[in-house]
Amino acid sequence: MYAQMVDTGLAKVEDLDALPPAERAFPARIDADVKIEPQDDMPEAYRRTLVRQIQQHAHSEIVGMLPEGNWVTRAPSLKRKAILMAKIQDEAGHGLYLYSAAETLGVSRDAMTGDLLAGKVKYSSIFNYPTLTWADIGAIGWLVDGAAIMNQIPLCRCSYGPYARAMIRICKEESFHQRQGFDIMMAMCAGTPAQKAMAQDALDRWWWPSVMMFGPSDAQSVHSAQSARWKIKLLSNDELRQRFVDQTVPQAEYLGLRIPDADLAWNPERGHYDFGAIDWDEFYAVIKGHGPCNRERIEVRRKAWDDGAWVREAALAHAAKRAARTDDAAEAA
Ligand code: BYC
Repeated sequence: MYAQMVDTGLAKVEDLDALPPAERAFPARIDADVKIEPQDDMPEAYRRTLVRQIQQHAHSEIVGMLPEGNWVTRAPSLKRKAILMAKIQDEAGHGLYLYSAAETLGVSRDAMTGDLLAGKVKYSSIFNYPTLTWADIGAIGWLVDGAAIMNQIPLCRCSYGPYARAMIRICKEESFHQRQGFDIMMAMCAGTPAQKAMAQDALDRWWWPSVMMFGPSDAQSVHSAQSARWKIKLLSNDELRQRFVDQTVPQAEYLGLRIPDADLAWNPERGHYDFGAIDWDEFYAVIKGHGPCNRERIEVRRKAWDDGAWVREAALAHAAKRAARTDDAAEAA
């Protein structure tokens, strides 16, 4: 249901002839939709932009496991628990593909993790909100994974080959995640009045943070123009946000839930829903580290990294022993 997002056309093409000959090859490849691969020449700023975005994306997948992990032991049935565990494991896999994609640009996973723990790079704002009830797990799948797919389907066609290819599998899995969330919401909305109220409460708390996930408005987005030129970004933050709202409002109606926005209304002239003002102060506070759970999330990641030190050490020692054994065998032959 999200596949219609693939056709895009945001990039602004400059006059290649106006560039010095040495600088034409790269934009010409971008314009011709030739994928950029790790061994290809690329401007340093393109490489840095990708490292920033891909690692932010990878960290988001990993930190994104935390709010959901909070409910594994309290899922309401064995089936729900198995589904939730599978989803969370998928997120770990997404983080790993994305770290691998970033590593093709010459940055190590250790360095990326160091930057996350030092607060030098971001992860998605959305994961700094708490999961207070089981309905939050439904709302995350429905809204957060729904927003993530909206943003990520165009990335399957972005200009950097390893990132684009990683996104294909990720999007297929996100689609299952969105459906499992909607399925939880359907079950709760068809349940007792208390369960339906719980679903409404989760929507009330997750709606605006989900709308904010797409990033600052186009007018405030510092990286959009350049990333669009390089075909890293194929749709703007505001275009994606609008598509998310348009897609999600009928789903809320189907569930019999009310979106917490008094200004939400269908605009027949635009062919889109109008929606209310976003609280950008809240968004910027969260991405600067002052959301409800920022400190807790980083602390948990720091502890996981420290606790895993012996595993990394053992894996390296094992790899060194195997390499030495292979060398010995080669010498003996
Ligand atoms: N949260 O110029 P802009 C998931 C930052 S994981 C935090 O528009 P850009 C999932 C932005 O980084 C979802 N920071 O930037 C996992 C920049 O700051 P820096 C993650 C944000 O890069 C588990 C500044 O604001 N998805 O799906 O052109 C379970 C200015 O913004 C946010 C991705 O990462 C935010 N929401 O556009 C369920 C997708 N928004 O870096 C689901 C890939 C903006 O200069 N990323 N900022 O310090 C992207 O598509 C783009 O990077 C963004 C931002 C649209 C997020």
